[in-house]
Amino acid sequence: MLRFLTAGESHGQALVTTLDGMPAGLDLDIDALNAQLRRRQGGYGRGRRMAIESDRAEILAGVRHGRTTGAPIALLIRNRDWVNWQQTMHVEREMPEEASGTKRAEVTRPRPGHADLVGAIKYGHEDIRDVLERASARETAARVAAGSLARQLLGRFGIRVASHVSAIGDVVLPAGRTVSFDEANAIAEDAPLRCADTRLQQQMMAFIDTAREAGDTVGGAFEVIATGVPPGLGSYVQWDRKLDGRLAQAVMCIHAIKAVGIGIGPEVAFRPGSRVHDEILPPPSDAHAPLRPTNRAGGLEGGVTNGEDLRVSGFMKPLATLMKPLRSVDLHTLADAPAAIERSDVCAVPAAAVVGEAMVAFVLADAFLEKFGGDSVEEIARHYEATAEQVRRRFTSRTTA
Ligand code: EPS
Repeated sequence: MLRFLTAGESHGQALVTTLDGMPAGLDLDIDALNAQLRRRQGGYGRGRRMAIESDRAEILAGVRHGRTTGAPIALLIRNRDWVNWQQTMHVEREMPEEASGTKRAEVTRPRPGHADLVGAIKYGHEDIRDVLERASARETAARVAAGSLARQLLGRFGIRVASHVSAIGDVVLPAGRTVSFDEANAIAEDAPLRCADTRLQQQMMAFIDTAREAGDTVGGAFEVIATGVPPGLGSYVQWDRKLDGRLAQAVMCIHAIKAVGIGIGPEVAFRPGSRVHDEILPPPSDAHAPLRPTNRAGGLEGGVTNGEDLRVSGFMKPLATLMKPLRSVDLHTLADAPAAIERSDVCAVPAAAVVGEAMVAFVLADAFLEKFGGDSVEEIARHYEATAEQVRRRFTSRTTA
């Protein structure tokens, strides 16, 4: 229903994305879109590239007078670094005379853990640059642009999305420390690692400094929380309609993410059922839904949202570009050689959290349209209100009976 594709190389001219399936009649806030792009650029541990870029989206299609028309929305984000890369990244067969920047040597020594080796084998590239330019996490800027529009659609119906960083390397929020939506949402945008615990954040920064000095990289974990999510998104009736599966795919496909958790995540395997499942209590007099005293399920039961806050965690491996490189092989000579060193970040977990928000917002918006669908926001609002009223009535009648 809702879908997007991206294109663009890390040091090419621009990133582009087409978001298809957005309903007509949504008032867009372009500043809010660009604020999301800015958020993704931040975080302690980023490299020099982020000082060059200042991401802004240009809307090329699908919006008129500030409102969506129902047509596909085309977005473009220019790479400012392009001026330094034209001699290496030009599209034309011959290098244009006016091409700026310097011509870089071919990349021949794959970095373990990156797409370098498999990409070179799969697509038959001699210069690994043909792989790494597209495998780069730069692409996530386009995802955040698309996701931020999905987020604006959700916002129209009171659904909000936030995130926080819960671990950097082995500096981890204590077990049982639940960060509420409001707490995550209140984290200052200039917080270096967007961690809800400022003391722990200092330790996380020190962990990154140590890795940087050692020529190493670090990973970590983040949690995305969505609040105001109505019950009934997704379904248990078919494997590809289960929302937990769809969310897992959307978060797992963010660069360097190696595991995804819903609610308490992998912890479910180590506890008895009585400390995993969330009890169901009668609706309080001022509410129109049964009370759930805990939310270990992370807002999903049977692959369907249950009205509680949605909680999705992503676990990120350390970045594959090490300044003190691992052993590798030169693909041209097949001799031992240290892996290539490319300019890179030491840690990008806070950025991944923002990308996680975008991907979760996209999946939620898609599921929302599936359930309450319509061609215009007005039509969707009618379906949404009718369903909300039906649920309200169901629990009101039982409470007063
Ligand atoms: C990345 C390497 C670095 C990061 C980049 C992801 O880029 P560069 O080689 O140009 O320094 O900065 O992230 C971004 C450009 C971005 O916008 O997030 C990589 O190899 O994945």
